[in-house]
Amino acid sequence: MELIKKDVEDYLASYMYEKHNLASFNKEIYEAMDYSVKAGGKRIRPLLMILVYRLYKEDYKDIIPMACAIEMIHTYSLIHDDLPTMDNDSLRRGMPTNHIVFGEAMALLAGDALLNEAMNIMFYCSLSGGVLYLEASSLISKASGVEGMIGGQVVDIKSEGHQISLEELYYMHKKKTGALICAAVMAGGIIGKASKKDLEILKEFGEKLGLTFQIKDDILNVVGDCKLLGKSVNSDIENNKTNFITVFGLSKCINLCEELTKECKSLLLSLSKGSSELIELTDFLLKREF
Ligand code: GRG
Repeated sequence: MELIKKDVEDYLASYMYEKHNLASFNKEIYEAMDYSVKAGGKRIRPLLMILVYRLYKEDYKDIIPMACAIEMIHTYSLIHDDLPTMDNDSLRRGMPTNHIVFGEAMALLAGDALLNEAMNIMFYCSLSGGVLYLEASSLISKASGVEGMIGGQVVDIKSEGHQISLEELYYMHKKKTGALICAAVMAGGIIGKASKKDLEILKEFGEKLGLTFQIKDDILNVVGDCKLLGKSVNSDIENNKTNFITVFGLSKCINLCEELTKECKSLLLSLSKGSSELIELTDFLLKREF
């Protein structure tokens, strides 16, 4: 998995390097984009896409650009999420947030530009790779949009300062975090030509994994170590936001995460192909401290 992560990071670095080299008066935007892309992070979404693809195809080099496109979309969402007008955070991935370094206007543009570059990559892959890439791109685009990540963020913003219903909480988690994670899983399966039955299982796996991921994020927001996480903690309490901990309490959330992880692993075992790496990644997401 470390090798896959390195391949992803190399592609991202060389993509930004080439663009920066060709740029003229717009060089600064590439510096701002590169700053957040290079800042690290777990690279969960590209890893998931590639590991699922590898269930069906041996050589994963072909989908590295698609995997990087989803990481660019994720990074854009983090840059925007940290802006003063949203969560107003000054620490991300253990470094000062994009707007602290480049200013608010440039951070806003860097986020927009990362989304745009991700779309360029997906268009390019669809033109050269064909209909399966197009199908995966459309899924990723939808998952990032109003019916996905942005829709979830809308509920998140509106929830500040008051309690929301359990139904709204599930919607928020499913869309804000789950949609892109599920799209990464599904894209790997679609491009890898998984069977219809496997795609159904992968969808359920992606949705459950996305929910587990966000509940774990809520847990870490309360009990996590700021230094390990590389971002601020207790922000949900400070902003008076409803999350899984405020509704169910810490110990029930820990149990819920363990239960969901078991369900994720048994879904993986019911696929036509087995992957010890996907099981390992699922376990890592449960035990993670960052
Ligand atoms: C369109 C103006 C505008 C803003 C959009 C959509 C959006 C802003 C923000 C929502 C995305 C968001 C921040 C969701 C939270 C998901 C989450 C748990 C992020 C942390 O993901 P990790 O742990 O981060 O994978 P690393 O740093 O490891 O990549």
